[in-house]
Order: sequence, then C-alpha cells, then structure tokens
Amino acid sequence: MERTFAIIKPDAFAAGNAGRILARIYAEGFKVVGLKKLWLSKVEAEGFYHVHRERPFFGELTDFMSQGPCVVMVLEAEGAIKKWRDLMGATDPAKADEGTLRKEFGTSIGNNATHGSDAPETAAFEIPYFFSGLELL
Ligand code: FUP
Repeated sequence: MERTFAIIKPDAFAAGNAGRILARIYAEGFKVVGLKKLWLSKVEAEGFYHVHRERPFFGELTDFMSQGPCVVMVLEAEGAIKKWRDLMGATDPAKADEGTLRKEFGTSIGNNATHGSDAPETAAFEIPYFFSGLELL
C-alpha cells in the first residue's frame, strides 16, 4: 500500500465541492487515512510550495492557497500517487480529460481544485508537513 498527500484547494472548498470530491475519492477505493480543514497562512503556503519559489507564478500561487480554507488529506491505495494524479487530471483544467476532478471542478491553471504529490519523495515531504504520525493511525 502507498500513501499520497492531497488537497481540496480553496477554490473548490469555497465553491462547496469538497463533499463531491470526497465522494469520488471513496468511490475510487482510496482509504482516507488523514483529513483536516485548514486555512494556510502565506508563509505556510510558501513553505509547502518552496520548490516553485523561483517560478513566475509563485506569488499568485501562494496568495491563492492562503485565500481561504482548504482540506488536506492523506490517501492510501495500491499505487496511490499515480492513482490520485490520474483522478485529478492535467494541471490545466482546460487540458484535463473528461471525468477528472480538475476538468469538473477546476476553472484555470491556478484555480485547479486539487493538489497531489507527484512522486514518493514529494509525498515524504508533504505528508509530515501537515500531519503528525498520531494523526495517521
Ligand atoms: P501539479 O503537480 O499538477 O499540481 O502542477 P505543478 O507542480 O506544475 O504546479 C503547482 C501548482 O502551481 C499548480 F497546481 C497550479 C500552479 N501553476 C500555475 O499557477 N501556473 C503555471 O503555469 C503552472 C502551475
């Protein structure tokens, strides 16, 4: 079994889509190992996305991620990292396949509804950024 880190981003949470996204998560067979609602500060968003700090969209991205509440989760499944990336779809909702979460709930490349770890090393940083071991029992 593999674990990945996922976010229902502030755009999707504000639009009232958290419940529908969670329903898809359960329907696809993930086990929700950790889940909480948070309102990230700008500094916390910058720390989370530190790998993108030199990118031109870093300011916009971290403003967006700190604009309102989000839901952070740890999802478990066989091949969870790829399985969750496949369910989310392409980064840009306009390029995401039909049936993916970003196609259904995203509105732009920035406001793209969900986040997911892109590799085991990324998950190994992102999961403990938000969850202690005791929260994942
Ligand atoms: P992803 O792994 O699909 O979330 O995409 P990236 O790691 O490439 O980008 C992280 C986030 O930065 C995306 F979810 C949205 C945002 N982004 C932009 O706002 N503009 C861009 O051109 C690329 C990414």
